[in-house]
Amino acid sequence: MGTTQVSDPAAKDRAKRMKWWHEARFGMFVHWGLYSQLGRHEWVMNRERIPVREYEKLAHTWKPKPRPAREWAALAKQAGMKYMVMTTKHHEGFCLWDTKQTDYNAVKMGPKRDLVAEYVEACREFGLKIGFYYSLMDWHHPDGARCAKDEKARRRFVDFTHGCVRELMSNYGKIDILWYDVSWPLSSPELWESAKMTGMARALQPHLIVNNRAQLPEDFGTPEEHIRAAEPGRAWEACMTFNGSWGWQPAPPEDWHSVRSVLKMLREVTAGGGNLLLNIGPLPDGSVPDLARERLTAVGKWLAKNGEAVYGKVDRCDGRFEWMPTGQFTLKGKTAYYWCSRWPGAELAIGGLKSKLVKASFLESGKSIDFVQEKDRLILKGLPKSSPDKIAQVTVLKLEFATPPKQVLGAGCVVLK
Ligand code: JFZ
Repeated sequence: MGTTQVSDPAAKDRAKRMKWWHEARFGMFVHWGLYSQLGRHEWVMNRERIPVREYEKLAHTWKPKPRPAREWAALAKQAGMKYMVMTTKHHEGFCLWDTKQTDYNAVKMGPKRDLVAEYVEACREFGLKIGFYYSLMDWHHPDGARCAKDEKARRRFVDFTHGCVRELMSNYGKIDILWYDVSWPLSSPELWESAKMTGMARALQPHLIVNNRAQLPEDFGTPEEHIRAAEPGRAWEACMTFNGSWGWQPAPPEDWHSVRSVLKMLREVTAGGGNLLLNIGPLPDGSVPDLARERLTAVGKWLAKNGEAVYGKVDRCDGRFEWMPTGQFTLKGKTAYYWCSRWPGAELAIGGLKSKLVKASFLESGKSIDFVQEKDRLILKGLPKSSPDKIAQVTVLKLEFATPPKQVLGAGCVVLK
């Protein structure tokens, strides 16, 4: 476990604060800013070495349509997502809220409105928990780089940073998640005064859940663009783009996660006891990319039928199941959910199960399935010829055991007597 931080309340308090988050499983990340107008990734200013004075012009041309956040929140709800995290300020340094820390913001320029306020209102309208992404790294602020070499600049920049976080934690009602990002260029939490900053945030928002990217472990780890479970007892959330870019960037359909790929990620995070924060990068006007809408809508339809295998309190599968060619597991106590993604036909065999199966059924319909279990070979019989799931051909079989199930296969095979 991480070091004990001044800002970090007792572990029991953390478990209470994070119960909803663990059980929610699935959230929407939203990357939207001046960079969206260029459509070449949110790092475009850095990658193309666009001078600040040239890049700043984007602050005057950005004219989003009215309340696009309602579209995002409606889609998130429909997709089975339970919370959202939106960029309040990305590395470009443009603030999407009514800040007093800088005039480089959406109220003073371009949009001429508080985009964070609109986002918060939309989340509440659709019953979604609210997360704020905040980039510590800032390519626009004059002290954003020299703070690493000049103590007076560091003081000014840390005061600016803490001031921004204070506003975000004070001015928009109850906020559920603070998602820090990229703590360049200061090389320690002491230089960022991270414990003081997060302590202030938690004092303003007692239920707040905070990630690990202000150089303190805080509440959860953040594997990015890959899924790797943290050590048992440590919360984690995999954040993933839809098509390789966080900010809006057109890409051919093949570059966007398919419905099956999103379900595969959902199964992996559930099996590891973690969360999935899947990103959309809205167009400049705030519209949701068509492929994201289309595929998230299908994911939501699938979750409406199979959510029991994903949401709520789950057990980790590592050390309990081995890989299978026809599918993979998620687990809740004595009930295993077999996500069959390669439908074998009328019979499905699973070897190595050491627990007695009591009941097998289709999760979606509840219809029982006949089975034979002899020694460590389970055969489910009388199945339809093709996968019953017509959304993504991922059919979940609910397997209820007499004791918490365990599968042992190894590399050998049964020796015929
Ligand atoms: C960061 C941002 O740079 C990116 O634009 C996006 O907001 C993402 C969610 O977070 O990306 C990172 C952060 C950390 C690493 C790599 C990319 N890292 O530690 O290697």
